[in-house]
Amino acid sequence: MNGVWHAPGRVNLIGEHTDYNEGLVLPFALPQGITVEGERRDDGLLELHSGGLRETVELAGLAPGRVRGWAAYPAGVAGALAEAGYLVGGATLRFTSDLPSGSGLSSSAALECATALALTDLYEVKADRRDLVKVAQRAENAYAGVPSGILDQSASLLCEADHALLLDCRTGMSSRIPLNLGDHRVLIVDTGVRHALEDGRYADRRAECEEAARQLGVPALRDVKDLAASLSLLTDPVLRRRVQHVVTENHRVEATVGLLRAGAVGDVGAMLTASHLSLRDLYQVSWPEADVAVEAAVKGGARGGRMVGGGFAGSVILLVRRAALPAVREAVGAAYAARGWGAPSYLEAVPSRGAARLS
Ligand code: GAF
Repeated sequence: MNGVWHAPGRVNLIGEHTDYNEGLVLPFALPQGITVEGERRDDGLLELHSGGLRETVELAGLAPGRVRGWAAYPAGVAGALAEAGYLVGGATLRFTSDLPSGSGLSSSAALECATALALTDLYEVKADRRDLVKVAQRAENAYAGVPSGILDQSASLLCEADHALLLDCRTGMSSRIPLNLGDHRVLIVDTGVRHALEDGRYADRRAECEEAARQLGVPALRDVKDLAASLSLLTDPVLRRRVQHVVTENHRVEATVGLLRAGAVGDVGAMLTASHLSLRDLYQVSWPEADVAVEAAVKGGARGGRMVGGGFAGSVILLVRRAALPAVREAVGAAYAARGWGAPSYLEAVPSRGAARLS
């Protein structure tokens, strides 16, 4: 038994650092992602190949901490599938990617989701996609050691072409929001800056949010209803900033959905920029190359823009009228050149389908 599967990367249109606060997110899947060619094997081994690297992992006794590096992601999926009671066996998996790794477009979630689909299909295990989201998240949290939420895995497994996915990260309920961009385009600017979510700053943000929720006496920051009253209860200015971001970001997701439903796609630009400023000033996860890209792009005619993903590195998305694309790229390029930075790379973000079997 063999086959080929593909799981996409994502951009999150809006709703950043809300998933682990049990809030709202609005991602869409990209055409780019991870493709895996897989075949069953009966010796209880996972043989993993990627870009000239090869790792062999024994499925028996697989547990968090046993596998390190890139192989922890696919091996973690096999481990998490077993923990969840899905009986899969050995396989040879060959991964290829057309997603720039570390660019904030979620290549690690795509790697997990491609593995989850391949292993369950190879062993004819019926699994609900929402359960596979949790399996993939468990692989990332426990086996790869990254305390991420469910945004990226949900986007990779649940999105549909031409739609964004409105996901309530508390209930797991989702709905597909048509993304009719009209004469607008979503342009990804890869700032070229790289870092790993394991470096601790992402985990720090999570811990700050949990501490704020504890001090406010709510289960999660999702439950903050009266922002002004809640801010007055917190004495730590850092926690106040984090709460302000999370609460207003959830409102921006709802407002963005309203604008999309009303066909006012251009006005979503202002939401993106407001989200970026909040991530920069309140959540403090932006980085200079992202700030310069957003500012230069908006001055150069973009409708708005924001950093995407966990922060500190990776990509920015810009909402731009098609006719303004050359001017916006020129403005960003000139701002980078003026600071002596190398030119960023660009990719159009086309809302695409979620993970699927290709053959
Ligand atoms: C990263 C994480 F993996 C997501 O779960 C999410 O928290 C995101 O950062 C920030 O919105 O991509």
